[in-house]
Amino acid sequence: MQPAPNQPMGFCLGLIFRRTTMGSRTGSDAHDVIFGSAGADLLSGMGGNDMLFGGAGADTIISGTNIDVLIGGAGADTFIFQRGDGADLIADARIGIDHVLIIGVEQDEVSFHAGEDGTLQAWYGGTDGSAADHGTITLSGYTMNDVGAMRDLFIFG
Ligand SMILES: [Ca+2]
Ligand SMILES: [Ca+2]
Repeated sequence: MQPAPNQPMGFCLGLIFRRTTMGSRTGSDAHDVIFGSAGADLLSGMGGNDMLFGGAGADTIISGTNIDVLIGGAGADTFIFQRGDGADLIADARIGIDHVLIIGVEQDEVSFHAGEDGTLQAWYGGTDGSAADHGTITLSGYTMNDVGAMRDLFIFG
């Protein structure tokens, strides 16, 4: 499978990643398990069902397509998604510390729903039915009672 063209995304991300990044680890379109260092890392899962561990440090973790599990670890982490990223899970998103950025998605394109077992899910993107247009993020440790606080976790660009 050919990787999707990512010129616009690369441009956007360049602005974000100007801050100090110690390690950069990029997965493949297969299933990857990627561990960051104790410092600030840039981790990118690409395609496949990935597990991405930031470890300590202020990490930037890019989900990519398919079903990914993102674990930021200590430090102020940024979790990045875009349309078509599939059904992903953030294990440890902390309000007031970490941030979730959904590139190319406006705030009014995000809605919150109760997932299985009462977990909180953010649904983003359009509703035209195409998988490339939307995605979902399950937020472990939160419920529908926490929807109001999500404005401090999500950023848009
Ligand atoms: Ca991958
Ligand atoms: Ca790290």
